[in-house]
Amino acid sequence: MSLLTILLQVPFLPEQASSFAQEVDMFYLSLWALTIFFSVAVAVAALFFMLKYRRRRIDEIPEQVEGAMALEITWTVIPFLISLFIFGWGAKIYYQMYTEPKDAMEIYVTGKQWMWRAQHPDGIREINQLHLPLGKRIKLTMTSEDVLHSYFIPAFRTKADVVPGRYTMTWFTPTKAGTYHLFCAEYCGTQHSGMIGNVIVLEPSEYQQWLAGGPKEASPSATGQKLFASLACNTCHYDKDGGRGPSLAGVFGSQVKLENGTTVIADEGYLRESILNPGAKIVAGFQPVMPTFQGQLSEEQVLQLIAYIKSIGAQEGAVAAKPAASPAPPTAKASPAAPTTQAPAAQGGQKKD
Ligand code: HEC
Ligand SMILES: [Cu+2]
Repeated sequence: MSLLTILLQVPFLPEQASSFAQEVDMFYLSLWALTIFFSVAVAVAALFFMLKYRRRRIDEIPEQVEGAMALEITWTVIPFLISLFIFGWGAKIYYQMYTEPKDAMEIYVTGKQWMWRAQHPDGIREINQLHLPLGKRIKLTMTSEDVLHSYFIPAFRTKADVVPGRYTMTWFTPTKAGTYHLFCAEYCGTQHSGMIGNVIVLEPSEYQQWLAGGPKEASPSATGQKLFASLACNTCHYDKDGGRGPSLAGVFGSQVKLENGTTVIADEGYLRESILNPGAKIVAGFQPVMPTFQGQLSEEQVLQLIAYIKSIGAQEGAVAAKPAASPAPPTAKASPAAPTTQAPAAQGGQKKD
């Protein structure tokens, strides 16, 4: 049994409840182990040399040393390699955490002074709680209604800033059923310390039961579809080309040519900007006639419109069949028991939100 495996048993860390937890802990404890090793080695060597080369006679003059190339190179190269190793390992974990996962169940999270709202793919909403199915890859798309917050689940070893005016993403696979702490980890005002909640990881069947037991709500994309009609987006954006605005079917994840000759990937951030600040990037071949919807929509509604725009891509099966630009994380495994991410739009009793 190595020292690390023994250290990993020590209960001074939170439970390990996600696919990231073990490696993050290994990394963290390795840094500790390295630090302790070198601190002790330096202290012991210093003591040893203090004693060994102490002055023995009052008029003793030590022999001069004229440098030692081999020694200099050794103690430069070894720390250099160690720091490169630390960098490489850290970068690998970072890359996994910040690369969009494939086939993940997507949950929308909005932070607000001082609570967390979440909406599941089939429409169920919750506040300061997050119910998750065990073993399923989960992606959170997050934004804030007001100030900076940060979504921190210690047992998952994930923490991501939640930023007003843009989307941030975090993902994980829960690996252990149970109830875990959820914290806001970015000071956000008087009741920041109360902006806490629970993450509840359920067996997949229990999760389905939990979903079924909740109030029937329209999925984000179904609500988005209604908004799309009630805000009259569909007077300019048709299913087919020929409207005053481009058809939005299949736009998500595609490359959009802009009037200024550049191209952008239509990710969530781009769709958001196109709705709230249409003048910022004009699609090639169109007039800048789209009105801004800034100030007229809550963050949740913007997310619902985006969910709808994503879903029309998926249904047409056209361009959007091509995955979003970012590569899959290297550790990606297909999870066979996965329920579909896009809940059928018309499912359930469609009660109003
Ligand atoms: C008056 C007509 C009009 C209305 C109403 C309108 N749009 Fe647009 N929209 C446009 C035009 C024209 C463009 C292309 C020029 C540009 O990029 O601003 C566009 C571009 C977009 C884009 C970028 C599309 C792409 O292919 O890159 C999105 C997304 C979008 N609109 C969403 C919406 C949503 C959601 C609504 C309703 C809340 C809406 N639009 C209402 C005219 C409109
Ligand atoms: Cu907060």
